[in-house]
Amino acid sequence: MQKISTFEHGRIEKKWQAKWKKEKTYKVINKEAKKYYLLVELAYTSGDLHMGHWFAWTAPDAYARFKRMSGNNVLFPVGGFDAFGLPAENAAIRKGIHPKDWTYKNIKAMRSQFATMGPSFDWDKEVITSDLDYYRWTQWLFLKLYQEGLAYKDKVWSNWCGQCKTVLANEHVIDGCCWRHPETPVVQKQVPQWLFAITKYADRLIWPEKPEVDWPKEAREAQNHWIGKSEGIEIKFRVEANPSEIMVFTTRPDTIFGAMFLVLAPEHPLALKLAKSQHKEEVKKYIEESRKKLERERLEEARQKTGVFTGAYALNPLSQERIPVFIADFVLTGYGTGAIMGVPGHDKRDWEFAKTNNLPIRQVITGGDVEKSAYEEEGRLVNSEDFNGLTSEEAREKISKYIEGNQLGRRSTQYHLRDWTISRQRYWGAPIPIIYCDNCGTVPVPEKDLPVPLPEKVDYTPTGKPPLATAEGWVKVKCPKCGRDAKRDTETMDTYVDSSWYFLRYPAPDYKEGPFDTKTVGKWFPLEVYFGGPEHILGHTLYARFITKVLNELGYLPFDEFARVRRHHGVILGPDGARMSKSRGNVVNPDEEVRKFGADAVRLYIAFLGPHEKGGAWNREAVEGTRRFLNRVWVLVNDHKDFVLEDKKDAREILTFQHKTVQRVTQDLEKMQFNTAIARIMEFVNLLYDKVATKPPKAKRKIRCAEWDEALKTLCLLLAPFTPHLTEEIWVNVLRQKFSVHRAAWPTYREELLKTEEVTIPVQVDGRLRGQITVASDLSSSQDEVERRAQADKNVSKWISGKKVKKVFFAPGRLINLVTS
Ligand code: ANZ
Ligand code: ZN
Ligand code: ZN
Repeated sequence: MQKISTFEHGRIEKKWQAKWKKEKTYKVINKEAKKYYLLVELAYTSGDLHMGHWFAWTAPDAYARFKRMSGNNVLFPVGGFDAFGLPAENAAIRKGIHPKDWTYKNIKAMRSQFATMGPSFDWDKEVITSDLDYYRWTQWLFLKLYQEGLAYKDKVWSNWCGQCKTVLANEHVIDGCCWRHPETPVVQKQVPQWLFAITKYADRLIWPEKPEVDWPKEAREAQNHWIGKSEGIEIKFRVEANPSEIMVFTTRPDTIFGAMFLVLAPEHPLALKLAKSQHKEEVKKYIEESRKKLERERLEEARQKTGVFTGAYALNPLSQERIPVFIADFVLTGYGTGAIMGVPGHDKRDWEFAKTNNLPIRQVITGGDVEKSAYEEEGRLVNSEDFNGLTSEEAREKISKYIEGNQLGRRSTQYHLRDWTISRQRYWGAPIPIIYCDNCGTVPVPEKDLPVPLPEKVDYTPTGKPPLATAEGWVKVKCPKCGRDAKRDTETMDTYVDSSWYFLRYPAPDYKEGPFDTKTVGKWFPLEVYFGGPEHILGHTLYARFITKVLNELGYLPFDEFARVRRHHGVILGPDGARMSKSRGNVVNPDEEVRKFGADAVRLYIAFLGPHEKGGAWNREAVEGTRRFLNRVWVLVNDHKDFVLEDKKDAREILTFQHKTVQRVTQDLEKMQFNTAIARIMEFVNLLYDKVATKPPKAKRKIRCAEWDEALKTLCLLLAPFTPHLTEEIWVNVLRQKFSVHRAAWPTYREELLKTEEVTIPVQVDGRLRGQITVASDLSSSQDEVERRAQADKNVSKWISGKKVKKVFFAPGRLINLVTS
């Protein structure tokens, strides 16, 4: 009995990982080739890699390898860690270790976990957002925005815990209360904060119909929707017996004759002022209550539309009708003018509000039955005086002209997008490089004085004071303008600022003169593919696009979209088909799977699971299946490397199949269809096995069999992107090729071999030759196919028309006879 080889992943994987590291196999080399920058969203330093990380990185890694083997100068960095932020601080508070120690310990653990994947990262390209050498440039970025008037301080409605005396992040508001004080309701309070004026870029951030870059349509639509550009008009309503005016924003001036009331947001400056004395108490109470609600709750569709009457009336500027003024929290303060005209006939929320408050409803647009529900579509105007009979569109134009012409208001464009609040009263982040001087006011830290280092000795337990304020020695500083005693800003930046520009740093992570080398950065951008999660469409990627556009406008970057292609990954689910979670007990630990099956099997499984953007459930048996497949490849190459294809026809068949496989795998990989590429490689392996199965294994051969050698080498190359360790071992130690397979050239295919050969088959009807057909040689033995073609042939069909074919004689590949009688 011949001994069959088995593939010992443990030994082989460690060995090659060490060798790749030592030889810097994946370093950016081949400087003349096309620059090809691939990136996966950087990881948060949570402490351990879970299956989701493996899933997110596996396919991009295979793609990077494919591109590298295809002759591109690939930059594929991973050593990116989003290292600042609240979780580090929370863990530190809970466990009593310094956030910095916690973070850097995690980075170390994650690095070694990444290494077990055998990824093709260039480890010299590392970016850690909490490194002083990194965040000095985050501070630089802040200063640039500040100089341009794009960073400014303003009062922002924020979640406020009266016990902590601090602003809370949304995720720290649990059931309306503070996470540390479950008895204390979080209230909305106006707190001065730093903002980035992303709304000034709203128009530039809106995706055109046909953009030059290739981002998923859903992503572009989601961003456009989030930006929410809305064209309408602001209209002035005079308040009766009061000098005040209420400005409302509407997109439907065509409905103005249906305005039955006005509603102000509780935060509106006139809210309390307008309230008549007998209503003041109630209005005050309502305003206080609404401060306890988060905006999200206020927007909920199903909620009852509560509100209070102020006792005041306003005058419709077109009809002079007298209408009541209410305060209600479904009107938001940050949008439009914070006041609306209520048109219950044609707006759902207004309709509900009218019903709850017993207000009249008037139809001013034809269509629907406004007694039953609001009719929100367009139509023709009724009950609208001079404007009756116009279409909504015509009326919008005419009424807007009238309003503008009579100084009753002005057209206005509103965006749902808000400016980006970037200050956090937290410790673990990049300090905001601002100094407050009694003499000079707000003074930016001069660029030459950067970085403003984060002090290490602070009290970061939430006490009400921002933690940085407890580092008194650090806070005290001389004013850079007048030299007198001054104080530093004690807030830190949102971590989304850190990650809004990190991709610019990778090409030269050690660059000292700036955040990136302005002269060369353009060569690497826009990056070819940015892989990441769909959950980052409204946060991270929008911020990154914004910062790119700002830096482009300031002349630092020669491009204004940073990623040519964006691809999303799906989610890897637990074996039960549900999201992996500790509470469900369905978490699959990648470390265990790797120990058991090997990194290659796990990688191949992940890539084979289905389309990368879909994901799927973890299936142990299927992982075992991929492990068996790898063993099959291993045995094929090890035990049959000296096989000889004796039959010329077999050799030809293998050659043709090989070229076809190369063509299709290449095309699939170009389209990032990893699973179908693997399926084709599997078919190729099956064919090779078919050949060896028919012949007993021979003793060592004397002559080389060029086709067989070529087939095994090709198989190894095609599999290399997916199973890097196994293929390296085969390439170097079995096929005796030069290290490394990952630097070898991607196989090519010859077009002329892809053309299938054809054979001509004579067709008889009742034993007499009546015609002939040509079919591809691999179809020539299929009776069904040949018969179908024969009957369809026009020479043959006239001999059988009106008759019934009763019998068929078929000599595969040679002759067909259709018998009609
Ligand atoms: C009258 C009207 C009649 C309206 C009608 C709609 C339909 P978008 O498209 O999102 O911009 N609105 C304005 N400011 C608001 C605020 N701060 N909070 C809540 N709602 C506000 O929506 C614009 C419409 O949303 C505006 O047009 C206004 O209601 C409401 F048949 O005015 B409309
Ligand atoms: Zn609290
Ligand atoms: Zn000063």
